[in-house]
This record gives sequence, structure tokens and C-alpha cells, in this order.
Amino acid sequence: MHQDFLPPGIVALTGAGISKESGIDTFRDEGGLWQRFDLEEVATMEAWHRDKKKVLDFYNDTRRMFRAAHMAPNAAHKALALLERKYEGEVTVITQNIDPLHEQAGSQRVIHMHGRDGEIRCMSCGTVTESDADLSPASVCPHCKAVGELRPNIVWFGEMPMHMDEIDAVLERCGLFLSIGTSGDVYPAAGFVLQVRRHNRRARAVELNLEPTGNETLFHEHIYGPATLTVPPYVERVLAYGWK
Ligand code: BV8
Repeated sequence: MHQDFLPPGIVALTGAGISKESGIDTFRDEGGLWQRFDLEEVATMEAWHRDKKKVLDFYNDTRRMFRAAHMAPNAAHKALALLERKYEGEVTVITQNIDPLHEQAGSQRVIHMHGRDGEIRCMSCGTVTESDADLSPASVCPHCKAVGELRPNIVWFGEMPMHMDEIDAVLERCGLFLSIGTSGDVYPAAGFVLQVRRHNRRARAVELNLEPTGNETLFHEHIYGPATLTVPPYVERVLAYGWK
């Protein structure tokens, strides 16, 4: 089918706020992770080279927080999975989160641009493996046997986000851009809304967040409140009436 006849794509960019009601900490809210830890000390390549144990202990602990939260997808995750099932065109979730809640809610097209919890990567051979085990400077790569080269398979500050080519292609086909539960502080994710609007002047951009993020002028519509109360009715509205 020629591109012009395909219905416009829908993209949902999600951040830590969509998982907050599933019991997972955000980063920049009161009590959030970056309020309690200095990201320069635990989420950069320099930190890794400076003190591997400190970085690995931080991620061992945050992973335990995920599991302790008995996390389960909430109504917002489930609404996006419903949108993907019911909308006639393409629906893609681009998430900055490393948790698996979108997949557990039933979303099929999910791009983890900052990596995923439960995956580790060897800095020596590059192999990515599934693993929930704690990492330490003594950990041995199951593939090349290098010692102390295993890290979480996530994107630190200063590193290239993952799947950027696929993201660029998805943004080009986007007619409705939803920004859900993200402060819009972190780039390049925070710039995607502009990328969509530059490519498609008729694209609509909607921000669904607990509170204003300071990026209001980039969006046509703003829906404030907890994601479990805002996302399901918005999805129902789009499925019933579209979004023009
Ligand atoms: C890059 C790791 C180049 C995984 C994360 C110097 C050198 C190099 C780069 C830079 C530099 N200076 C600045 C940069 C760019 C930098 C950046 O943006 N820094 C910021 C701090 C200024 N970006 C990078 O370094 C990125 N790489 O630029 O490489 C490049 C660029 C383009 C192309 C090629 C190469 C890499 C960024 C990734 C860093 N890794 N995480 C992990 O530990 O989880 S980022 C981290 O922040 C998480 O991934 C998180 O998802 C992300 C964004 O945060 P949010 O998800 O938005 O969470 P936050 O707490 O901030 O906000 C939550 C929101 O939810 C709030 O607004 C709140 O109101 C709302 N909320 C709360 N409760 C609810 C709710 N909403 C709805 N319902 C609720 N119930």
C-alpha cells in the first residue's frame, strides 16, 4: 500500500512517570533517584571507569527495587497496548524506561532507547545476555571470559541512545505524538516532538503528564494528572473520534 494511503502512525514516548503508579521511582520527582544519587557518579562511562563497584552496586540495588515493587503494568500501560490492538495504523511505544511493563501489558512494538533491565553487556566482546544476577568487578563474561567487563545493558549519559535509526523512521511516519510521564529533561528523547512536527506540519502533539514540564509550547494539547487517570480516557477518545 502506498505510504500516502496508510493511516498516520501514532508514537507514544514514555518516561518514568508512566511506571510510577506501578511502584517504580521516577528520577526527578521528590524522592526520585537523581534526588538521592548523583547521576555523574553512577550513570556515566566516566563513573564506570572511576569506580565499577559503586556503579554496579547502584544498578544491583535499583533492579532489586523493581522486583520488590512487585511491579505490574498499570492502566496506562494497558491503554497503550489496547491502542496498538485497535488502531488501524502503526502504534509504536518509544520508552526511556528500562522496565518490562509495556511488554507485560501486551504492547508488541516497544523500543527501549535507554536499554532494558535484565540484560547485561560485555565491554570486551560486546555480547548482550539476559541476566538478573548482581554484577561486580569480579563478574566473568559467559562468552569471552573477560573479568570485570560486564555492565548493565543500558545507556549512560554521554552514550548514544539505542535504535536511533529505527526511531527516526518511526517519527517520520508519525501523525500523533504522545509524550507520557516524562519530564522532557533528557535529550535526544526530549527533542522527538520537534522532529515529528518539523517532518509533518499536520502532526498533533499531546503531553500527558502529572504536571506541566516546561515544554508546553511544543505541544498542541496538555492533559495533566496521573497516567492511570489520563491515558485510558484519552485512548478511548482517539479510538472513537480520532485526533484532528
Ligand atoms: C546523548 C539510564 C549524544 C538508564 C538514562 C554532555 C555530554 C553528552 C551528552 C550530554 C551532555 N549534556 C547533556 C547531554 C545530553 C544528555 C542529557 O540530556 N542530559 C540531561 C540531564 C541534560 N543526554 C545524553 O547523554 C544521552 N546521550 O546525548 O548522546 C547523542 C545525542 C543524539 C544522538 C546521538 C548521540 C543519553 C541519555 C540517556 C541517559 N540514561 N537512564 C537508567 O538508569 O534508567 S536517562 C534517565 O532519564 C532515564 O532513562 C529516564 O527515563 C530519563 C528521562 O527521565 P524521565 O523518564 O522523564 O523521568 P523523570 O523523573 O525526569 O520525569 C518523570 C515525569 O513523570 C515527571 O515530569 C513527573 O511529573 C511525571 N510523573 C510522575 N508521576 C506521574 C507522572 N506522570 C504521569 N503519571 C504519574 N503518576
